[in-house]
Amino acid sequence: MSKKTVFVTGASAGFGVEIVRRFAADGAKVVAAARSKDRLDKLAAELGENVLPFELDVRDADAVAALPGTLPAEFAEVDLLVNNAGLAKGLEPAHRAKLDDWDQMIDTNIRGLAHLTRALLPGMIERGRGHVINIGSVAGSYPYPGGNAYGATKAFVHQFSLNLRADLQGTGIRVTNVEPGLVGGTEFSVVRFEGDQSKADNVYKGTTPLTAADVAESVFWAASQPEHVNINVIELMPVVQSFSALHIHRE
Ligand code: NDP
Ligand code: 8X3
Repeated sequence: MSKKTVFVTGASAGFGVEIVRRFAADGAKVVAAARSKDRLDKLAAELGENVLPFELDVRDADAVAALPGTLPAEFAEVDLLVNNAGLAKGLEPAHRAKLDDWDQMIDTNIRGLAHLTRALLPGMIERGRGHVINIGSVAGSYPYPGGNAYGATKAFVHQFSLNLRADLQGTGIRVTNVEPGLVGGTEFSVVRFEGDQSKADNVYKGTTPLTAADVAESVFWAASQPEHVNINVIELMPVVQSFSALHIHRE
């Protein structure tokens, strides 16, 4: 059974819920953070007092900077930060994309993740132990039409994770980037298509995608390795997903 304290962002839906469940099942103390407090309260009621519902918008730089001073003492010494909160908005080509959508993705997926990491790393360094697991995406490595700013935010997450490893050399702090492909059963596509459920359902039609529990298991596995082992990157896809040829426009 784990004695870890885990801080999970984006814990009110999708991967985050399953990540919280996985670590709670292992006996960890888990801070479940997101904007939707009602959903977090329900999750905590289901999982018990080792789960702390914590209302947080990762774009709120002041609230993030105030961590971990605002956490109750028994949850304040975070051993594992899972930077999972994030979103894609829109699938329009760059010249038609909404700037507000780009800003929201950049502020959440990049700025939020970077600020959270900056807020919690000093405590990890002080205690001489810790692990940051970021949730990237295959979209950070493989471009696709309409992936413009979203994919670029996940490319940031990939390189930021590797650069953290370089900075944290000698500290014992571990860093992992988990990069999933197509995952069904979360709210990702509903958010991307602004609540259009049938458009969202079409993304997964006729496929057997990964599940949020598959991703949570990867996160848990990376965190459960012996302390001398650092898993740098995990890229996972469902069997039904692979690669395609480069496009060539012909006259
Ligand atoms: P969901 O939409 O199901 O969940 C997203 C979570 O992020 C919610 O809990 C939401 O909570 C939270 N969130 C969004 N914005 C903020 C914010 N500003 N502050 C705090 N929390 C926020 O998506 P998934 O679970 O599918 O995705 C989770 C992560 O995985 C994302 O980073 C996504 O980019 C990535 N990913 C998803 C894939 C997929 O196919 N589903 C594949 C690869 C990567 P609330 O609204 O309550 O704040
Ligand atoms: C989510 C996977 O392919 O929709 O990051 O960008 S994809």
